[in-house]
Amino acid sequence: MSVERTFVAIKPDGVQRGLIGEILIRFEQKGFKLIGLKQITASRELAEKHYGVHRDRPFFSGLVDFITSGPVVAMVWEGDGVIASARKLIGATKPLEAEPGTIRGDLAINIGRNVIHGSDGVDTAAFEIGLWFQEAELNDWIPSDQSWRVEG
Ligand code: D4T
Repeated sequence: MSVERTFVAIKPDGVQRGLIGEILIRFEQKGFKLIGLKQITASRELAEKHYGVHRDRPFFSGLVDFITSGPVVAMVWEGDGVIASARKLIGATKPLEAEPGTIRGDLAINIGRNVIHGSDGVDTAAFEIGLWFQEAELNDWIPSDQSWRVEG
């Protein structure tokens, strides 16, 4: 398993509902390393690029309205297999289909208010990290307890 980076964002509904701490703790406790974190209200241009793949879908403009409606908490997490693992922690896109124990399974009921985003693959992660963060905003550091989480 190789060390990866993924982009995760707590959406405006998660911020408005006071779920930032509840969500952050799940990634921290899993053992992944936080290397970038900021609160940002996305411009329409940023949101449209982020969701560009959905440009022709009927929900696109509502999605852009929603994601730009208030601050999001943007993060980059690093670790072995973090891209797929973050998607598992997050749960299915439709919160009613997300397993209990996942973030969406525990904290959301509606697809248009599903509280969090996570990159769905290596290429998407690289694209989204570059879209939301400057290289200088990412911190390369070694947690003091790293050897208790990762072998070798
Ligand atoms: P994001 O990208 O927000 O993490 O969600 P997913 O990766 O889990 O799911 P997605 O790309 O298929 O959907 C992007 C985003 O659009 C919203 N959405 C989606 C919506 O409002 N109505 C819909 O019918 C769909 C399919 C929810 C997530």
